[in-house]
Amino acid sequence: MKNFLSVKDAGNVEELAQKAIAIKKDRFANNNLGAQKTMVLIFLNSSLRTRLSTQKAALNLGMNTIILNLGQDSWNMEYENGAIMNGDKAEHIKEGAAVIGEYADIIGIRCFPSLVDREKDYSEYILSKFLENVKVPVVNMESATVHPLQSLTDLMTIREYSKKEKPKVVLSWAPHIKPLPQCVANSFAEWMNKADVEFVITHPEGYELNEKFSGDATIIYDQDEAFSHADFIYAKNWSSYNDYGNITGEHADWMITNRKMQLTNDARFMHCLPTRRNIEVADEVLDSAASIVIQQAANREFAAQAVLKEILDFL
Ligand code: SN0
Repeated sequence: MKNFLSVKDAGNVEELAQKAIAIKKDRFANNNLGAQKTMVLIFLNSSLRTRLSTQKAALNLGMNTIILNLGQDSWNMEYENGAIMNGDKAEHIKEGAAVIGEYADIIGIRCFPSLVDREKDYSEYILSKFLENVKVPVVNMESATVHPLQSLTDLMTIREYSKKEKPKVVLSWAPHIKPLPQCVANSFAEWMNKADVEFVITHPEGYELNEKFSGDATIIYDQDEAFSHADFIYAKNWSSYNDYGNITGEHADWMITNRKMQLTNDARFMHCLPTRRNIEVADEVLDSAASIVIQQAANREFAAQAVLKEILDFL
């Protein structure tokens, strides 16, 4: 694997998930593979799980890691070609990314969408600026439109906890207090569409995802109906794609509660975290045995390690 930018780089998603499950049985089996190699993790946005799990995965493979909180610990970066740099941005991506590339064998990047300019966000403007200016492999740690490390973890976790070959997996929109990216939902949808599951998306009208990601998934606007016979409920808020970056309706009644979980086939509850308790999901669900959010987060380490191993094998 050269880069890990989206599902397109994953090859067979079920096979990659199985590799992550195998790594979990012995995470130090390849603890020399990355010896004398360095991964630089660049964050333009906050992170807890991605930062720690990707770093841990690299360390398990014997790599060194360096974290850069871009714009906080470093100069503000200019991305536009031809910019006259007389403002607050001291360094251009052409030099900035190229220099980081000189110190790194693998680069990880987190760069959220603006949620203002849809065309620019969906062109993956910042991620592609890095790709243009570095020669080393790049790992997407959540970009403007997708979060593939999360989706690989999600599929891995579904396989670990599924009692069936082909479980019913429901991605449910959940309420939030502020507009969030569509990335986790987009990515989950495109991975589930490639996995051997029955996939349903439920959201209020106005929260349709870009069809490039939702694909052939069944969309049901009635949350109760969608939950019927579900084996996994995956909750996530996202802002509107059509009315780009806006909250088109608050829909507080879409919060995941025990009443709704009881409509399912004894489903497990999943969320990528962080989650707003008693806004997106009620305490009674997060604190119940149905919730596997901590186990899911723990799997981030093994999913990241499966990806880094594929890249190190390629180097
Ligand atoms: C991010 C998102 O894409 O929705 C990261 C999820 C892995 N989530 C947030 O930004 C949550 C922020 C908040 O205030 O709740």
